[in-house]
Amino acid sequence: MLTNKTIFITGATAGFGAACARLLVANGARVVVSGRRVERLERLKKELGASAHTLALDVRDNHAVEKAVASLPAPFDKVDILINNAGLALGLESFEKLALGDIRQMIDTNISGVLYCTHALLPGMIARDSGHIVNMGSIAGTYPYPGGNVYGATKAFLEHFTLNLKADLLGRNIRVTNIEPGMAETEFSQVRFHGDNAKAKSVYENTRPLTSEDIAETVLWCLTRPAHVNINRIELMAAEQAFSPFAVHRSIL
Ligand code: NDP
Ligand code: 8X3
Repeated sequence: MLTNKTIFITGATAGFGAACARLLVANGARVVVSGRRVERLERLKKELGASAHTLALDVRDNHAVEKAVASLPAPFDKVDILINNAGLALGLESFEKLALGDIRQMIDTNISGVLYCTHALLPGMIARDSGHIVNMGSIAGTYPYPGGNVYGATKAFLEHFTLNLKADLLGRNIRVTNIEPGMAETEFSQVRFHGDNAKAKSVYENTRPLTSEDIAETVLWCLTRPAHVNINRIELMAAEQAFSPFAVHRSIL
């Protein structure tokens, strides 16, 4: 189904990205797997063999992104599909308590990283008049929650960037999709809570969150629709997750 397709995945060293790499290779693709943790990339390369090319890459570094894309070896050099998956939330404090460094890292990774990778890979897709860009948004980009502040805003950016990119690409055979998952158990909460594993684990306690494999299946479904179909956005959440009523502060006693 994805035979001879080259798929560039950011943040493939864990969670959704690693699951996408495995499933997409199982469906015939070759993958460029990237992330900062080299030992994880090496492990993935061992597992996926000749179908994978590894790239130690921090998406916040635009020069490194450009250089990495320009120096991809054949047969990984003509990227058909980009999965902008690398991203993170840092902290769940109200905005004024959030560290400036964490704010910067979320914006630089979740927004700038997506822009740099897209900017580096889109010209090749345009030249070949063929491509698909999949962004990893979140329900946090649509629904606010206390402490979501900057993280949610970065994901709202992706929702709108995806639609605007589609407007720019009208008339070309390049599709654009934003995937918007709810709570899924990965390393996401360990990162969000700065390595506090007990706190991270408690997020998923006594419930059934989405899994990385659920997200990979969703990505695969979007990629394998007929060429005339573009999935603009797709929102999914655990059956055991739902919405809260609007909060009301009662100040009149
Ligand atoms: P994980 O923490 O398990 O994986 C995140 C991945 O992003 C890792 O491979 C990490 O690799 C990579 N990454 C982080 N920063 C950078 C960077 N600067 N440069 C390159 N790679 C980076 O989380 P998930 O798999 O859950 O998250 C994947 C995406 O899905 C994120 O964008 C997240 O916001 C989104 N999401 C997650 C949800 C969830 O509940 N889990 C729900 C909705 C969306 P490394 O550290 O090796 O660089
Ligand atoms: C991750 C999902 O609900 O923790 O994007 O923000 S949530």
